[in-house]
This record gives sequence, structure tokens and C-alpha cells, in this order.
Amino acid sequence: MASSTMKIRLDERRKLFTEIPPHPRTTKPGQLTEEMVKQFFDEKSFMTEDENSMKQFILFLIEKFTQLRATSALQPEGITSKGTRGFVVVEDYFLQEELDACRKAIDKLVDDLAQRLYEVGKVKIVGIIPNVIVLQIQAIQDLWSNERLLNAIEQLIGPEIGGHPVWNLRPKTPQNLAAVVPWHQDAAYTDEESYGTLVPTAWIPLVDANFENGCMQVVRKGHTSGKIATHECCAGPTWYLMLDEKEMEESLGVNFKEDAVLCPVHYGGMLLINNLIPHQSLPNISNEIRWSLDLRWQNPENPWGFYGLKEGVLMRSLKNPVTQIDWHSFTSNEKPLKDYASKDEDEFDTRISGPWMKRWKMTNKNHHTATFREDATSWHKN
Ligand SMILES: O=C(O)CCC(=O)C(=O)O
Repeated sequence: MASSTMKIRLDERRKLFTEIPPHPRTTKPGQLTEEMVKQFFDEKSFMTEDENSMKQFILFLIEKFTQLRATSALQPEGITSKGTRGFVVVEDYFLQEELDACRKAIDKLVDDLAQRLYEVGKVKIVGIIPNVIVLQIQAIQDLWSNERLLNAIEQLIGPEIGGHPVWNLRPKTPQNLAAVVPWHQDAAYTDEESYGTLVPTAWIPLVDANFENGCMQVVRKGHTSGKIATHECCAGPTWYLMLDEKEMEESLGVNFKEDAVLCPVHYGGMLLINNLIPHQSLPNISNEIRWSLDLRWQNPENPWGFYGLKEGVLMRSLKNPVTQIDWHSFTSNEKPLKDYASKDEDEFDTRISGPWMKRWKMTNKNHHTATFREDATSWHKN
């Protein structure tokens, strides 16, 4: 790609990820406050001098008089001296019944799955519950396409909204290395066509998420350069990409110690991030499973960026109003990664491989990468 094209695209990308789009014309339930929208894009002017010095003072007190376990790289969002930038924690967002319905349905799903594993004599820890099963849950469909939530997403990407093909229900089991997600930018998992598309993620914990059970940590302003840093594949015993802290600092212009922010979120709240902001989730050192959903949306007129494997699902459109979401078509192609794995069709095989493994240097091989089929070429390499 010619460098001039790259330069223009990078400028455009910076704008896309840091400039607030036009406000929706009407006020709607569930919309974020102006401050929150500012935080999602850029922090400029969202904190007054007074607020800033008050936060500095609180931080000073905490550092001096408590045995706060967190290091500077683990400061909870909300007590940091520099505020947030490029992400926002929205507490008390969901109505109790909206998330309770998901929890109840997931309980049943886990019981059913355990029963089936028992019947076939297999017990394996599942890091991510297969989407094809999860999407049959009405409460999850309802949550993803929730009117109030879409009103908030509309403030970030405009009135054309599609559910993104990459999304997960994660049971993060305690003391399990395979459930620790290392630093990455979500855009590193998608193809280069997606780099010019803002894809907000709502990370929604189904329990209180905190330092102990492995909440998220985000590197503020990591999106402002518009760049995707060089990732490597794959972390420890996982199929996850990883981003080295030094590389993150050099490529994205962040100061890791100052900018990494811990983001505890209570049940009922959510963390909103974009697809360029580096983030990770911490190990779960508690005794409970930390359940969460990560749901994504984008403007459906843009490429979905999933290597041509799967498209998203239209949820809202000003141009062609959606009367009924076509979940059926969306779920009917729910095994998009199977061509990338040389393994038997075993529904309980939890090994995962995909095109992102070819995209970045493979510096660590494991049981997931062993299944990766180099010759799977149904996607375009950039
Ligand atoms: O939930 C987690 O542990 C990690 C989530 C994450 O990295 C993501 O949604 O991109």
C-alpha cells in the first residue's frame, strides 16, 4: 500500500476514533451523558480543574494512608489523576431484569452442557461458550438489541447499527491461565479492511467484576494514534494474540505506567471501549467464575472485517427501518472458523484457530496453534 494512502487513512482513522459524531436529533432513554460520550472519544475538557485537583488529592490520600494493593498501573478508573480517555465505565446502566434474565438462562445452559459432557464421558473447561448455543437464548438477543443500549451506541456510531460477528460469553474460571486475556487491540483480530471502522464493545459483567475475579484493564488514549501495534501469537496455552508493553508504548505513544487503568464494573454496569484501545483482563484469583459478555456493533455499511467469514446482523437503520432482527440468518452460519482447524468434528473439542494466527508472527505454539491450517486461504492477506 502506498505510504501516502496509508497516511491519509491514518489521519482519517485518528479522526474517526477521537471525534464525536453528530448528536442524535432526539433525546432517547438509555442515552449516555455528554461527559460519557466525550470520555469514549477523548477526555479533552471533560474534567474541570477543581475536579482534577480533588482527584489528585484523593489519590494522594489513598497512596499515603492505605495499603492499596494496586500499583500505579492498576489504579481503578475514577480515582486516577488524569481521568479517562477512549473508554467509559457506565455504572447502573441495565435494569435488573435485563441482566437477571441472561443469568438465569445461562445457568440453565451450563446445567444442560454439564449434563451432556457427563453423558459422553467428557469434562472439559470451556473458555468461551459456543455462540451458536448462546444466541438461542432470547435474553441475550434481547440484551444485545436492547432499545436503550442501541440508543447509547447510536451516540457513538450513528443511526445505522449492526451487531458485529465477533462477540463472546466468557466464563472466566478461577486460577485458570487459559482464561486470562493478555494485552491486545481488538482490531488486531480483524482484517485491515476493518481498520477504518469504529467498533464499540460493551463489556458487560454478569457478576460484580473486580481486581480479584479478573476485571478489565485499559490503556487510556491508546486509540489516539489511530495505529494498530504489532501483535504476536499466541499467549501461553491460549489462542489469544498478545501485545508487548514496550511495543505498545513505542507504537501507540502511551506511557504504560501512567495510562494503564483498572476498570472494575459492578453488576448492572458496563465498560465501553473501542477497537483500537489496548486492554487485557486480569487473572481470576477469586473462588467464583467471572461471567461476562462482550458485544460489539458497527455501521453495517462498512466492511465487517472478519476475513469474509461472517457478516453482522442489522439491528437498527434510519434508512431501512428494521421491523424484525434476522437472528436466524445470523446464527445459521455460526462455525466460521472451522476451515482454519485441522481437527475432527468433535463438538467438545475446545481448540480454536483462526486467520489472526497467520496475520501476526507466531512466537509461541500450543495445542490451539497446532490445529491451525496454514493452507486455509479463503481470506485475503493484507
Ligand atoms: O472478558 C475478558 O476476559 C476479555 C475481554 C476482551 O478482551 C474483549 O472483549 O476484547
